[in-house]
Amino acid sequence: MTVPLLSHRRLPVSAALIAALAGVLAPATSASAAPAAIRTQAPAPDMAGIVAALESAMANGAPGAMARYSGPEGVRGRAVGVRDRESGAAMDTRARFRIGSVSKTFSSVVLLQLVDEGRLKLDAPVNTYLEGLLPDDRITVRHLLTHRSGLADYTNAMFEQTVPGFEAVRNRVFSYQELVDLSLAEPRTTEPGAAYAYSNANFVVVGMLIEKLTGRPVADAYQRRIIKPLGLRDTAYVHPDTRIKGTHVRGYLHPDESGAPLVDSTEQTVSWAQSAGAVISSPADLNSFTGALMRGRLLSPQTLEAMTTVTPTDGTNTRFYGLGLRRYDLSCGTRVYGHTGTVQGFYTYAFSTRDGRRSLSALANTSNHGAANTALGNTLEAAFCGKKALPAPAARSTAPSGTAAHVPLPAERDLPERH
Ligand code: HEL
Repeated sequence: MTVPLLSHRRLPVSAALIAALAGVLAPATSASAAPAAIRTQAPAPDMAGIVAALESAMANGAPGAMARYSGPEGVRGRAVGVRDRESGAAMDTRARFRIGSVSKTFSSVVLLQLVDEGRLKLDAPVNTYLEGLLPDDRITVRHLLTHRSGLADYTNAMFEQTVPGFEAVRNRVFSYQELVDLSLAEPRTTEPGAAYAYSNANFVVVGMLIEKLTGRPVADAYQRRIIKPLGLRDTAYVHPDTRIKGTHVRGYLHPDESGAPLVDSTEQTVSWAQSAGAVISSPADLNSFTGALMRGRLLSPQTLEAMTTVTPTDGTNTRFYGLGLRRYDLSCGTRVYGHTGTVQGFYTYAFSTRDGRRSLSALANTSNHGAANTALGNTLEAAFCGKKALPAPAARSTAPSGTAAHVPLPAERDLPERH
């Protein structure tokens, strides 16, 4: 080992329904299982398709968007619109931005390295390491990493009103314990292990485990175990400092009120998320990270296998979750692994193929506007599935010219939007 259509996370009442739809009791599928349609040769990325997806994100309310593809064909970046509405600076594929929950994959890697080092067991109760923290000894480390602990997501209430919720925490510094207390003040959403129910609280506890086991702040662990070994020059865990250093993208949050002006949300502590979402990175670094992870540079074969062993997150049979890692099954049969992120003003995708040879990261500098996120998600199809065949003649008469036959799924769902 080298040491260094719908998540429904916001609707706990529907967790049982979703679990049933998703066939939660079905065995987890392993990354090594044969895909339904095995491609012998990877298609070249459809860069025009990527640009179309970025432009569609802009047409759906993002001031700018960008994507970077890295693969055997080389590295290709595309950017549209602006990274700063005030200065008019163009979107730039070298710029840094907030990656939101893609941070969960960083946290998961650190924790799994500790498993590799024999310092932690995936199926041990969390309370073994953090005595008395959780009110149920049955909640295991694996339950945290798979979003199956039942710990409520305190951010649902926190951001029920988007802009007031954000402004109330923008400069606030929480302790991990305060965030756990917010979660525990709410009823738990599922029995431990019973169902997938996405919650930021899980990865707050992951951060606590990292700090307890290493005796150091999580920032040190990311730095020593991931950022330095991979030479990620634009990546940092930034908390509680509110700024993004260097050339960066400014983020613009959509208020709930339709037509209200965008709120510049660039500067914030992200203390409400910390190890669940406070990493800053760049497209090049994200591709290096997901690619290296999939190529086995960060974890032993055993823990990487555990990380990529997934269960469905919805009833589409195309979206899955492993250990701090999503798997999306694309229309061409290609499976990609990585994570999505939503933090005020920034939508992110960071995914790689299982062999780590092809990676794609994409960013739109807005949020609370799901249509922009869905549009951005189409970069994945274009990058990994290549050019789409034209629709069959019968379909062609009704579809606009050039429309792909594949109907994309909506982006991971955030809190309900009111506009
Ligand atoms: S939400 C998700 C995404 N994850 C989760 C996490 C992350 N981000 C958050 O929990 C942010 C919540 C507030 C975001 C805010 C906005 O759009 O900026 N929305 C509101 O305030 C709505 N009222 C599951 C989508 C993920 O893809 O994993 O990142």
